[in-house]
Formats: sequence, C-alpha cells, structure tokens
Amino acid sequence: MSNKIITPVEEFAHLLPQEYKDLVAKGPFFESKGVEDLGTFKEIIEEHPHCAGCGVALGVRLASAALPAPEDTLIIGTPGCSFFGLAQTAVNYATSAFGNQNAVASGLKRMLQVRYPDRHKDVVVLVGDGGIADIGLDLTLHSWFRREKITTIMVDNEVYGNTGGQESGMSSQGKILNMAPTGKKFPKVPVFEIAKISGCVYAVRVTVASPRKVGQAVRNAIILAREVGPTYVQIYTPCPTNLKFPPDQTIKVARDAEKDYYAYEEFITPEAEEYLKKSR
Ligand SMILES: Cc1ncc(C[n+]2csc(CCOP(=O)(O)OP(=O)(O)O)c2C)c(N)n1
Ligand code: SF4
Ligand SMILES: [Mg+2]
Repeated sequence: MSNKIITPVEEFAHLLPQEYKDLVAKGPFFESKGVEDLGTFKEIIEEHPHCAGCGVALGVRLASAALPAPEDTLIIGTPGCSFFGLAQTAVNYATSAFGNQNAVASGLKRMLQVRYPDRHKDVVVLVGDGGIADIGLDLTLHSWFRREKITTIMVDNEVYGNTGGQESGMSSQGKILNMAPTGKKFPKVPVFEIAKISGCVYAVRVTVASPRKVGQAVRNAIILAREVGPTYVQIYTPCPTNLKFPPDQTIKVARDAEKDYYAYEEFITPEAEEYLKKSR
C-alpha cells in the first residue's frame, strides 16, 4: 500500500473525523513502532467492547502494536471474544467461519503473493484457543504441514469466553467453568509442542504479563513468515469474567501462570535464526 491511499485529499480533509486524521498523522503506518512505543502514537485499536480487565483485549492490543507493517497486513479472525476488538481495528481484516481461519488465511496469502509478487503482505491469524485447539485444529495443523507462510496467534483465555464459559481444549485439567460444572477431565491440548514438530519455524509461548516479549514474539513471527515458513505465538490472556477473578487482577493471574505452567518458551529453527540475524 502507498501512503497516498490513506492521506486525505486537501479538499475533503475537513470532512474527515479527527480520529482518522490522527491515525494518518500519528499512527503506526510506514513507521517503525512497537509495543515499547505504546503511549507515543495513535494505535490501530484504541476502543473495544470487551469486559473490564479482559486479557484477550490486552493481547489483541499488544499484538496490534507489534505488527511490523500494519499498512501491508491482513488479519484473519474467527468468532470469539478477540473478534470484538479486531473488527474495529484500522487494518485490513477478514473473518472466517469458526475454525476455518488457517484455511482462509492460506488462500488469501497465496492470492496476495500472486497479486503482489514484489511486496510482502503479512497474513496474521489472530483468534481464540477454542478456534485453534478445538474446531480449527485440523485446518491449523494442515496449514503448518503445508508450510504456509502465515503467522498464527492464539489468544488463550482457557475457555470459550464468547459463548458463556464452555471448557476448551486449552482449559486446565480440573478447571470448573460455567458449563463444565464437574471440572475439565483432561489436560491442555499441547498446541505449542505440536507446533514445533508440525512445520512451524518459530513458536513462542508467552503471557500478557510480559508485554515486550509479546511484542518481540509477534514481530519476529511475522517477519519469519514472510520467507521462512509458518510461525506460531501462543499468548496467555486470562478472562476475568469466566475464570472468575477480579478484573484488576489480570496481570497478576498471568504473572502467576508465567511462574508455573505458562513459562516463557521460544522455539526457533537454525534457518529462522539465521534469517532473523540478517534482517536486523
Ligand atoms: C461453526 C460454529 N460453531 C460454534 C460457534 C459458536 N461459537 C462462537 S465463539 C465460540 C467459542 C469461542 O471460543 P474461543 O475460540 O476460545 O474464543 P474466546 O471467545 O474465548 O476468545 C463458539 C463455540 C460458531 N460461531 N460457529
Ligand atoms: S468474556 Fe472474557 S475474554 Fe470475553 S470479553 Fe469478557 S473478559 Fe474478555
Ligand atoms: Mg477462549
């Protein structure tokens, strides 16, 4: 995309809302902005209808701030809470039927490669744990097996938040939820471990309690997906409403998990490591 597309023509500039003008003048387009710059630029997502203290909203905000080229990014969503904020993000966005996101992203990435052979167009799947670990698991895995050059980001709140609290494959064993009253009977689906052996060249497990690490992971993942292969970032984004903790405790819940079963972990292939070094 050229910045001519977003710059208002002089004659009509006065008709545009201030929000839009701010986005053009102070937004992250055509500039190198990241999570560490938050508070100094107009973000592509600034308002959302998520519950107070929503970890998913924070995960989506951090991932959005970390996009290396928002002007050349297409985000693919699917039903789930992440969808609330994403639908209002000032970046190209398409939704898919629940679980189909990686198939839709694969097709669109291929189409963009044909249409823009000389330009990187970043295709990023940004969806919930149910969308990836349950109904979308087969299509996610096959996109990795086929080495599709897309980034998959899971905002893992360990529950179906959007539909009122059913257990997800990513819910912890024993977790009691609104619609799992006797507790979940099996452990978390090991999507992070599966990513490492299914074709991903880079995979990171991280929580919203470490914003800079989230930003670095998302950025690396997107840059590597341009030429090296599929990448995966799994972000723990706890949901106060369904996991039933006070909304001002989200970061504490994530930090506690980081010290326990959600420790930071990075996987990278030698080829990806080499590519990242060259691109710095
Ligand atoms: C094919 C299909 N099945 C079921 C649904 C209903 N549905 C919408 S969102 C959702 C759960 C989403 O859970 P998750 O992916 O974990 O996202 P969260 O809301 O927790 O962020 C379900 C079951 C749907 N929209 N389409
Ligand atoms: S239900 Fe949970 S994940 Fe969904 S918007 Fe509310 S806090 Fe966020
Ligand atoms: Mg969920």
